[in-house]
Amino acid sequence: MGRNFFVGGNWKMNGSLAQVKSLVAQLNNTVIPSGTEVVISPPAIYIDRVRQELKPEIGVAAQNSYTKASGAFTGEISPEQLKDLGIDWVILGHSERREYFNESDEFVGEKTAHALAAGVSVIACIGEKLEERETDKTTEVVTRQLKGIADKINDWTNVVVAYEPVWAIGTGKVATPDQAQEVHATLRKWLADNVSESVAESTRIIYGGSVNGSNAAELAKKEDIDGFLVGGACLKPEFSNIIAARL
Ligand code: G2H
Repeated sequence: MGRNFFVGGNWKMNGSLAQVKSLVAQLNNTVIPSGTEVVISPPAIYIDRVRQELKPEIGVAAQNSYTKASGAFTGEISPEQLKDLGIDWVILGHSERREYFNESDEFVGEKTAHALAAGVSVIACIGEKLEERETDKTTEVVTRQLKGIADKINDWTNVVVAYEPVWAIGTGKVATPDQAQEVHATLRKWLADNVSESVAESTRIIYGGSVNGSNAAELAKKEDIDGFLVGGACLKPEFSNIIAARL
């Protein structure tokens, strides 16, 4: 299929200087399989230190960025500033940002467009809540969220789509490989029908939500699962098993 495997590690608002040192040391000792891309995402306050101490073959992502290059936007970080520090990735539209910080589909699309224009690649997150799944709204919700991004960008080269069902996030309740594959195939078809066949074929669609060292290999066997966005388990030694999940 030709899509490189992608493993993201989202630290969320976790970590301390001591943990940064031990996690970076652990990652620097981890063999990254060829054909696999690894990108980790520490909290903004640690991002410069991580980038300086981490081996260059592992990428670093911010957990958010704004729609402007600079200005009076207290508390925000611009993609241009990320580039300035050698940070090449950003996670946008994570369900925790949509839920707790009221980020709309449109705003996530705008932030995605601005990050791409600044030369920062985007891990764009989408996913349905439990009540939406239980009322058969999964396809409606995830395609609406994907459209929010598609409406604002033309070039998908530097976008990785992360499907993260909200009911599976941090709950220990992982989607089954078949459940995840079904949504990933739906998303790829939506891209084929609404963007282009070539974007559908080349865009990585990764799964997130309670991925761990024990369930990653089975999920990775599915044809439309091109990797993972890992939360809790990326702070543990088992992250190296997830990095090796497609071997
Ligand atoms: C989903 C995921 C990382 P966890 O948020 O983005 O977290 O693996 O802890 O469910």
